Amino acid sequence: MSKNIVQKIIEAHIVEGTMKPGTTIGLQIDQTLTQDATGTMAYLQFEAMQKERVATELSVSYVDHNMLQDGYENADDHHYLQTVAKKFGIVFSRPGNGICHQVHLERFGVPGKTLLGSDSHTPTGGGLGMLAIGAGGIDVAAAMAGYPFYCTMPKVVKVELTGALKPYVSAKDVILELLRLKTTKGNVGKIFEYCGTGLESLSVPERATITNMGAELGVTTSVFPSDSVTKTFLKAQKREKVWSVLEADEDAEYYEEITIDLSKIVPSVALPHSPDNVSHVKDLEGIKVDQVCIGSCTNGSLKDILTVAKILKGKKVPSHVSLIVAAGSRQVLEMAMRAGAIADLVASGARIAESMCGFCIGVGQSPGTNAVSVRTGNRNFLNRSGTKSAKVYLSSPETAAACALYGELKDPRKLGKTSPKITLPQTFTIDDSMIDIPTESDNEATIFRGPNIGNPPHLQPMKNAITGKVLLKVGDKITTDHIMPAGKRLKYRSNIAKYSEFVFEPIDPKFHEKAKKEKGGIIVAGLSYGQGSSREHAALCPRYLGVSMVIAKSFERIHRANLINFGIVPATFKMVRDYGQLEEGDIIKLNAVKTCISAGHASVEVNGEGSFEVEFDLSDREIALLKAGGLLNYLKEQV
Ligand code: MIC
Ligand code: SF4
Repeated sequence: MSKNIVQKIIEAHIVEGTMKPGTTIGLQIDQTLTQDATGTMAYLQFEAMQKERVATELSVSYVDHNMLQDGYENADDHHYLQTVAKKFGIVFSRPGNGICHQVHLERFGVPGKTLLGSDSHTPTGGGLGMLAIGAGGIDVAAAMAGYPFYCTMPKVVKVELTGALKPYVSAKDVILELLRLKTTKGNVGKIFEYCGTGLESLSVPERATITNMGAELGVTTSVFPSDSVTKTFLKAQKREKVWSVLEADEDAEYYEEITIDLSKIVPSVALPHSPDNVSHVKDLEGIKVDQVCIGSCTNGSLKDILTVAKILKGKKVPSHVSLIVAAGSRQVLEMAMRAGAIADLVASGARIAESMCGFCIGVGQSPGTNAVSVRTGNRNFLNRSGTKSAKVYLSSPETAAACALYGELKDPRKLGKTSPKITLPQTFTIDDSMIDIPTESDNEATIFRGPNIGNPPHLQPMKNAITGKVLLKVGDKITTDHIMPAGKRLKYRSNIAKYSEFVFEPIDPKFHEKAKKEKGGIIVAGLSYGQGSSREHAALCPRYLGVSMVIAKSFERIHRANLINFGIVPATFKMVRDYGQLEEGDIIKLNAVKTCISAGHASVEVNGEGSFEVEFDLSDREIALLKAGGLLNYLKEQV
């Protein structure tokens, strides 16, 4: 039978279930990645699984998020990560080596392999032909311990790219167009698989820009074939020997098909405060810009930085614009420096930041009050930049450079008829000296634990009934940035008691006090609850505060899995109109929860009078996890 790329990779990795879309499958994971903000909890959970060494072919621990180090917490956490990596056979990429997704693409990704990462932008690896999926830290810990990763057999959407991009239009505009068409909701359970004649002109980092921001669509992942372009990229990284061809069979079948003519794509931006709020730049020209930030795991490649440098060379940014440039990796930074591009950027007035997430996650470079900030990142959620009143627009590097030069939103095609010509070197600078490779004898290493490191909280198994107040009612598209803010709160990721004080801080700063007073309760939400980041803290911290159930119109994949992993029941309204009847303070009661979650539906009592119907779409494994009080308890029971 003819197969598409996704089916080929899944067939080679499936260890449980069958490849029937919509059913649960268990996949063997070849590689894992973690970053520091999710990594500390992931490794603490891995330790609790009591394994001597990781069971994967390769596990890499990156440090790229918590880089500000204002206080001892981050440095201590990095030290914990370095020593825990040594002990358990994990490769450690030191702070300064770059953003996990960019470095993984350059130095470790292998076409046809499975990669599970505790970061929602792990699908960046799809640019290289990997099946690369984002998950909560505990799922990554379980994969490191050798357990399969469970997900729903996806529906594969074929995205055929034809034609070629016009001058000053780039890969970022392609994914922005897809976000305009498909939005950030309603794509759960799908994988976007790219093909077509348009692929030839897209390099691996450009493909990776598209798969990276596919995360914003809410798809499980996105994947490109592994072809001659992939081979060229791996050759430049001196890793040609890991290359193999991977393409769909001619008559492969798909759930849905989309065709995009690249020659029709135009420079676009995502307006505040959602990546799917997309318009063409030419229709927004004239809006004054205060800040421009270039970099992140979406657009921090060498081509991105060289393009911006070429546009800005010999010119100056106006005095009201603060321009920040951060290369995606140390390799990119070093090569851009040696090519003179960083000097050109500095001369134009740019502020050069470290190779890290930085501005993208509100760690530094927060814009001023009401400021307009144009960024090449992937998320512009309210308050993510660290400034609630700021208006963040997401764009390509070309558009960002034009905005920096003009000091206002500007279509980059105004810069000229032909794009700056960038010739990438055939061989990249390879220096892995900031990557620690563990040896067999390292398993004697002592793990360092600073005072910021707390153990994962012990969770109780499920009770017979769920009773509690509706602590908060929220609308559609609530992101995990709303639930568990990052930025200046990021340094508490290893300290659940402290971090829990900030649950729902951007929406309801009193939530923590309310939850403590009521000894827990219930959250009511609209469509697409839990968009964005994979941070499992958005489930773990509410659970720590006693939240036992979230009733929503719909959930996003990673967050739903995280809720279950920490024993919070995800329920959906049978009749959407019932959402309107519920109010904060209502008292909810669900009897015989264990029977109800197995039956798949229940009647929920409100204020001892009325009731409404909810549904639970749970696999047998998910039911068992919930009953056990989460994944860690469940794995202990199995032992
Ligand atoms: C993000 O881009 O939102 C993050 C920060 O990288 C998160 C991970 C985290 O919250 O630590 C993600 O994408 O999963
Ligand atoms: Fe880092 Fe931003 Fe990428 Fe998340 S999206 S990994 S914060 S650069």
